[in-house]
Amino acid sequence: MTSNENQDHLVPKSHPRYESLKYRHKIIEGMKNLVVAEAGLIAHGRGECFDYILGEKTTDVAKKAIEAAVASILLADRPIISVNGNVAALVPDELVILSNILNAPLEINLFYQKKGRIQAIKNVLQKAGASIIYGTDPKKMIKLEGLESNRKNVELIANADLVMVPLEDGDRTEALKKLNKTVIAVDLNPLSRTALWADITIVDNIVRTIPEMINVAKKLKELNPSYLEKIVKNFNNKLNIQNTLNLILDYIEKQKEKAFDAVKI
Ligand code: PTJ
Repeated sequence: MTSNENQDHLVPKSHPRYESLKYRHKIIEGMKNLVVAEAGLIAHGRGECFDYILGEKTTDVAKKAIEAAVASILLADRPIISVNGNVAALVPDELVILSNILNAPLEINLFYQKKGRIQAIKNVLQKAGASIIYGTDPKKMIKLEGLESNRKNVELIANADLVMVPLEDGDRTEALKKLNKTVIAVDLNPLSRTALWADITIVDNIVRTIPEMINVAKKLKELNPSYLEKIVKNFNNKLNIQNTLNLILDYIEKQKEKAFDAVKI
């Protein structure tokens, strides 16, 4: 029996928080296998907290950002999807499907450098069906301008016109913007530096975002570029983030009364 199965055994499917616990255990397993950095556990917990006050669903506001994100990836000349440890642990299969549909290659780019991590993530992506994975060969790496952290070591990202950065720390988004690249962020914290710096911020859980992006991509792929351009042009990131904050306020306001209904016997 693998340790993964052990964990599943511990969480009965009938548990009211089964989904949330399932992903928590994927992150823990990922950490044991070197895929996830230790700090990735803390990042996940922070994400869970924001997800809770968003009602743990993909909001209509997030759906708008998802549509704009997919449209701009389809319009980009050299798009790339950056992969870190948490994303590889949570949604590897979906990430590979999305990369194929959108013709946007996957590049591993890590904040926390630790021997064996890149190989561990490469293995996970290959198992999920990825054939070409960038960011794995030190001889092909170059340094991205304006960045001190380990994330400065990039391959295709250096020359990309659009970079999707799921679950990110803020420094690189800022550096990518200063290099005139379009940045798409997926971040449950609507006030993170990444969320505020990005061109399109999807405030949603990555485990829901990537499957939703796959569905949207299948539809938008069939459409005329002028229609896609219209979607991107009509999208306003600042307004979208402000609308997300309003949704959080509304949700908390409603929960002041409603939450107690659940504990009535
Ligand atoms: O694998 P590495 O070495 O590249 O490191 C990855 C982490 C995530 C550890 C690193 O980028 C980091 O420290 O990130 P931060 O600064 O903690 O930011 C992560 C952001 O992602 C936070 O704003 C979280 O709210 C958010 N987040 C966490 N889990 C999810 C999420 N957003 C969407 N979906 C999630 N499941």
